[in-house]
Amino acid sequence: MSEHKTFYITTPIYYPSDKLHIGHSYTTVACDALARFKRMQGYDVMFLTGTDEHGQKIQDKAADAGVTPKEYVDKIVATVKDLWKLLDVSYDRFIRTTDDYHMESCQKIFTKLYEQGDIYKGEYIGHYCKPCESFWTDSQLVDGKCPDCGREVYDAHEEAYFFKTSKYADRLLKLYEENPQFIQPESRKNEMIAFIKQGLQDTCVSRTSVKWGIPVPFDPKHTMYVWVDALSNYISALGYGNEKYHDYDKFWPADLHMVGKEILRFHTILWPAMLMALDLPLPKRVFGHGWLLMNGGKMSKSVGNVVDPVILCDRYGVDAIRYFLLREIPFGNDGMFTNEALITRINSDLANDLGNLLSRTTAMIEKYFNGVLPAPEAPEEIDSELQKMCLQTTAEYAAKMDELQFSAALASLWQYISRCNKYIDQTMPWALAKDEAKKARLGTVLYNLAESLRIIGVLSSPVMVKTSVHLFKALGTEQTSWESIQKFGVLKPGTHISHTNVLFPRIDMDKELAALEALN
Ligand code: ME8
Repeated sequence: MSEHKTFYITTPIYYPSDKLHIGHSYTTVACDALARFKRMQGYDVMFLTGTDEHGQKIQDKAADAGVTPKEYVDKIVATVKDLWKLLDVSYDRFIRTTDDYHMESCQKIFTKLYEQGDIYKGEYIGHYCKPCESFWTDSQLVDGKCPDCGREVYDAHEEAYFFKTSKYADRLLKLYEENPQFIQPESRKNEMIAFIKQGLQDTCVSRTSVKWGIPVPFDPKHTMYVWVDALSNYISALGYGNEKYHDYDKFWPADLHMVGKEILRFHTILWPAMLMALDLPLPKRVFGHGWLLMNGGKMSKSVGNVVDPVILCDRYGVDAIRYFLLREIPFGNDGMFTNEALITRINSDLANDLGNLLSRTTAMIEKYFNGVLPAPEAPEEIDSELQKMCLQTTAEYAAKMDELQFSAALASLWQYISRCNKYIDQTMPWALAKDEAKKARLGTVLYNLAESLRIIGVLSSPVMVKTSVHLFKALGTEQTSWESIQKFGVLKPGTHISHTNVLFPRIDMDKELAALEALN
């Protein structure tokens, strides 16, 4: 792997209209796991996240709260940063669309597009959905309501600037055809193609009624449409159109924009069309993941059925939450969030499978070898099999992570953990320990288990940051790099191994569900 390989990954920038919930955490944790995985592989990673702070919705929220929009968002942004800290999110840069350098970039982009004729002045007649910050024509409404969220829209009729999205329809279709990985998952690509084929309209990109926005520099009674402002973050954060940063040449085009499926259209139609107009390279991949659902509906700030990630982390630990989010639902699909499923995963995968493996292995090394890791002798067939599966697991895990199949990557790792537990049952170290003549064999078995745990620690580290540190500490090792797990047998005999406390205590399902109920 070349040291100079870069990887640029972005989350959506979230609306700080309210505290973020477990749905936002889902996207951010997924990006974080991938960023950590690529860093571990030696990539020079830029992991960008941030907040999308303009628009009517925020203006209204601030007015309700009796504060200025900036005061309002400042407060929420602080809670967003706290949340990412709590969730071990290792972002490299945090952009706020109210940052001066970003606004400067947006104004330059808008002006350039206007001067070259890709933005023109016209009149907007249609409907606007505030929660989605989206404009709709008559024919796009479903039963007179917003086709995305089903809520009321209001009539809008005003002078406005338009971006010539329609001009790029053919180039967009060609882009999807020539770059099959551009929109993922595959099924979503067909939705985008259908959307374009039904006739792409130009996009209204300015408002005179919305005051809380970036002014159009050559016509300041207009503010820019929030989506033009927001999408530009992906390049302004690298220094395009401003002097704050100088990373554009190094990191653009993005390797991956990760977004929820409801905003895939902005990222695969409007955004590439804007970039085409600016004559800039296009992102390599846009992945639209599914929704976390609760009681059948999308978890959402405005519906009020959110689950508070702070409470969940407090009760179960951040690693359990990160693991659950990425393991439970195949990335791309919608999935139900339930407390039962969370507790079941903690009990079976974390307390039982991983927790037991660590606790049994370290307890036996302490008991039979005074905590000093024995050296392995020549492997028997069962050992070679175990080692082979270990290396296969590493390869499969890496492939699945690159495909963003987090659940499959973790499933593969947990198959290996189960295999290790079975290896204990098959080799029966407690029986070997009774026979002094089998001491060497006992040492080999325990060595293989400790080395397996080291590799499990490395593979789990992008998802379960704290747990992996705990594992490495118990194993007394600093061999935690990606290179170090490309072969089996790196852990040094003689290393001091410490028996470790329970990683994940078992949870009594009934009691816990009752306690959660009481919290509500
Ligand atoms: O759309 N399940 O911001 P936003 C899964 N500012 N993911 C969810 C989710 C759920 N129930 N709820 C939210 C915006 N998300 C714009 C983005 S980007 C240039 C501008 C995640 O605060 C998911 O990633 O409404 C979704 O796309 C994002 O939060 C929307 O966050």
